[in-house]
Amino acid sequence: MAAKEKITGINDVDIPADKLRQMYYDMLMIRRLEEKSAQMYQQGKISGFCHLYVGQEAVAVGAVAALSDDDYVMTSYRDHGLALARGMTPNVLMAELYGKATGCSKGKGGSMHLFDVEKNFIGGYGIVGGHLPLAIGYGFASKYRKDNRVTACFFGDGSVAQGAFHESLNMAALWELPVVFICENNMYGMGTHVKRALAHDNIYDQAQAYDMPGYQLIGNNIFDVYLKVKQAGDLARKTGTPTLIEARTYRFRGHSMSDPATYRTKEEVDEQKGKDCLTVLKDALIKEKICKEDEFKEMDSEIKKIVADSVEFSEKSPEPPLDALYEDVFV
Ligand SMILES: Cc1ncc(C[n+]2csc(CCOP(=O)(O)OP(=O)(O)O)c2C)c(N)n1
Ligand SMILES: [Mg+2]
Repeated sequence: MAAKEKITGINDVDIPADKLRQMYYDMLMIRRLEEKSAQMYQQGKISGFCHLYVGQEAVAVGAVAALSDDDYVMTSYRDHGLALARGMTPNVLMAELYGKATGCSKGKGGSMHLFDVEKNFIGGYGIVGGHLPLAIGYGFASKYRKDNRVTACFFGDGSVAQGAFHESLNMAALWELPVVFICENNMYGMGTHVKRALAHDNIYDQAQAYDMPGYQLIGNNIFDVYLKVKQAGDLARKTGTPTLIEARTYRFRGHSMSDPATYRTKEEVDEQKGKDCLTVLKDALIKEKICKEDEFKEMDSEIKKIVADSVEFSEKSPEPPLDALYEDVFV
């Protein structure tokens, strides 16, 4: 059982400079697209539920960088970040938020149900803990087919006290399924602090009960995320041993667009913003002379333009036709 050890740095990972630069770009893309989504939501262009990923970007990008393109990735309703990290284009994502026919789910899924089969991004689920048993199904399929794929299943701290979490971990360990469980512990399930929800809040410790490795990592440190997910993915692929990873992270905004987040103090939020994952990676890239300050500015203007274009694309895209109501319905 490995708990927190020394702080992982840029020199502890074997990631080439180009890839590190790309990882920063991907994180900034998530940040800017989420900020724009909030703006468009406030203007009434996006409706329904909308849960932003701002603050947690290093978890999605670091984990995806450590996985293979063939691996399956799934998460909860807080799914914009992972969908982008997995390669969904900003146009297709924004159009889905807008409910337009050009969105990834043809405008019928919305924010919580992003899906991209080609990128092996398999959702986007609204029921807390509901997708963990699905990860077992994917893991079982991979084992049965011997396809060498790993399923990375992301979920929030709110899933941990549920039966589905325990049943899934038990089955994954018992049947030796190649699944990496990644709990994004952002310290709150809606307005409830983990300490008020969990009898034992070191979530990674739960791995002991199912005889699998468990790690706690610092979610704003992308190097730590990469290293642990790589280790867990390699182990799952080689031996079928699942791992439980707890990424300690923080969402800078409320639970959803309709949450003013009055249950947190300004001091607490400011302290977390002071440890922003984007700054951690940026500082390391500057220190190692991989990027100069100007390059960050260029990246930001390029990304802002792509995000603005995604809004234009969504505005111009058609609504799904009425007949689409009867398409893709099983019963
Ligand atoms: C089974 C179930 N119960 C309750 C809800 C309502 N609900 C939506 S999000 C949420 C909090 C989940 O928090 P967490 O798992 O920590 O994820 P986070 O939002 O922090 O990413 C709850 C209770 C739900 N969607 N599904
Ligand atoms: Mg949470």
